[in-house]
Amino acid sequence: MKALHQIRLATAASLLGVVGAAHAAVESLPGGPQVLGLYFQNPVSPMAKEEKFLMDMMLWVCLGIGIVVFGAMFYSVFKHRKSKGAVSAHFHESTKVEIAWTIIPILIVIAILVPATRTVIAQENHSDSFMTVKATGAQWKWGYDYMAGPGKGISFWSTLTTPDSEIYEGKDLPNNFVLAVDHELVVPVNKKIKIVTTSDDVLHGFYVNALGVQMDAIPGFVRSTWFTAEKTGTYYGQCAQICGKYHAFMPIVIKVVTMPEYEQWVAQWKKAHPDSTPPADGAAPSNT
Ligand SMILES: [Cu+2]
Repeated sequence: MKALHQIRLATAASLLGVVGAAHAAVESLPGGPQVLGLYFQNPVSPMAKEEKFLMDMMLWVCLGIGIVVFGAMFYSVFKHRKSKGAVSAHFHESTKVEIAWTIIPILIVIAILVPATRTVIAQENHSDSFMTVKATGAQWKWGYDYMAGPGKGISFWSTLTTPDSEIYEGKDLPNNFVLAVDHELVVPVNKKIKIVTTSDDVLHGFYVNALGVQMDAIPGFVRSTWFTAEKTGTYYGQCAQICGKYHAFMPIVIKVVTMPEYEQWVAQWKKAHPDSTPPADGAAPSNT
């Protein structure tokens, strides 16, 4: 019995040690997850800013309603309790109260509805995009086809560079080891990028919080979203659908560069891949 107790203690101590060591090694990743980051990432697109504003606004509205409702409830409970000899008031079927509790929620709903509708309409406006990229989800990687705009014809798979054997061996890995890919999606800054999503196999989700983009990739369907990155840098997202056992290992890495850098990247890619001709409609990315 004593031995069992010792084993339990040792297991708990080693588990705490592992958790402690893992925690100490974690650092914030610019453009990606932050230590103790429990909320939105820093928004770098007008849409992401809008979405964060909506979220903040809704939380403040909820907080206000909560304070008023619970405040009135607790005030009534303490102020008008039976031990104080309170006698219940008779204001049911009061027209004034009924008007108030109809009008006030309508005003609150309108206050929420107007900015939310504006955002949803803006999210659906795919016109005037500078370029279009098709993002194809596959178990467990993303395929990118540059469909329209400069770079048309570029096509590649983006796969995790860290082998899973290293991940599970607990080696001393870089900070972004579950987010680093062999080929990043390269796009120019301050340009409207249209993303069309689809899937090769199961449901995947194209989700990059800092750019305000979340669109499911569904087999047999083509859906679209867009973003305009306002700052250069590398931004990290992940598949937002539980798509299989390596779901956590299919990150989305978007490298936002200046226009000259983008043109240079396109020229370099085309030079290295002279066969990168524009794809036929509906063609899957070539496995290069
Ligand atoms: Cu997935």
